[in-house]
Amino acid sequence: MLIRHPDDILPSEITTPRLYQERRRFMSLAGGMALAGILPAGTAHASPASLGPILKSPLSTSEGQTSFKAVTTYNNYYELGTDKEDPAQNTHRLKTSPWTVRVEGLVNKPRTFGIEEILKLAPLEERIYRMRCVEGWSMVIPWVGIPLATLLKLADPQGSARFVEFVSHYDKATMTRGVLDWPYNEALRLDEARHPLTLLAVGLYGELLPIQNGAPLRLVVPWKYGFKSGKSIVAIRLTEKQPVTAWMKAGPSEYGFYSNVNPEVDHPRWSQATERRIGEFSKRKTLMFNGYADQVASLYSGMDLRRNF
Ligand SMILES: Nc1nc2c(c(=O)[nH]1)N[C@H]1C(S)=C(S)[C@@H](COP(=O)(O)O)O[C@H]1N2
Ligand SMILES: [Mo]
Repeated sequence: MLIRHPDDILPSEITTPRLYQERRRFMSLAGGMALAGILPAGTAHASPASLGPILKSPLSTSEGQTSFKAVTTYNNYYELGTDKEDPAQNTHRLKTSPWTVRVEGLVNKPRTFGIEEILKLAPLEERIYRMRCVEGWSMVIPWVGIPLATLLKLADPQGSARFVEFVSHYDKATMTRGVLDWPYNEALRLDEARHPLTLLAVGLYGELLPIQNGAPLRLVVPWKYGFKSGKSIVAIRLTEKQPVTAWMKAGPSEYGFYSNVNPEVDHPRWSQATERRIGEFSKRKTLMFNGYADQVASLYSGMDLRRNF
């Protein structure tokens, strides 16, 4: 994201939602048949573990969804490689089971959660969100997750807590070295973190998160550029001081703390006024706060969004 502009996904690569449904149906069928002893057991492993009942959220957009194929093969996950196609090909470099997340720092109830516990903290919701990468492309993704606010409430933040930092898993033996000061970390103001739109995602398209999308647990903050949504999170830390994030360290003039999607504030090396929705030919106008202004603009009232980019 530091250097490259997006390559576009060829229309021929796009799976239609219909085909996708068929594929899912086939896989759950194959899984069931293997359990019943009709197919050899190995076949069942092709079936991703399912997430059970998922509520539909009123916070979802009704815009057309980006294909499952594009969502899972055109990724930014630098620990698994810096080309868009790399993460999907390097999933063996990350083991997601067992997995724990520490909630720590300025909280009255610090706690380490197993990923299975997080799946049970609240009913899972589907949130279909627009996502806008700082490089100029966008997608519409049906995430599955729970509000981050639910987890924060359990930890009981102390009065002095003002920021929430998210630390991603890093293993230098198997993951990219250089590029950024690892581990990847991101952060939000506490009120942004508690906002109902802020999601802890555990799945997409009704299934467990693919590794390239940040398994087993990632943040999703739809009104900010994609890099604020850290993947494969191992620690959530409440702090008083504003954390310095990996991208701020790498390029302080290019990546600010807020990184709210803003068509009026250019990246120093390119305009942010338009975007390419993956799977579409013509460009779209980028919307203030990625189209979520009604819900989030009040978080920034009185702030100069050019200075606080
Ligand atoms: N740990 C980690 N999280 C990350 C990144 C990364 O390189 N490492 N890339 C970010 C960027 S720039 C974007 S646009 C989104 C992409 O998410 P997706 O591949 O699921 O669409 O993940 C974000 N989270
Ligand atoms: Mo991004």
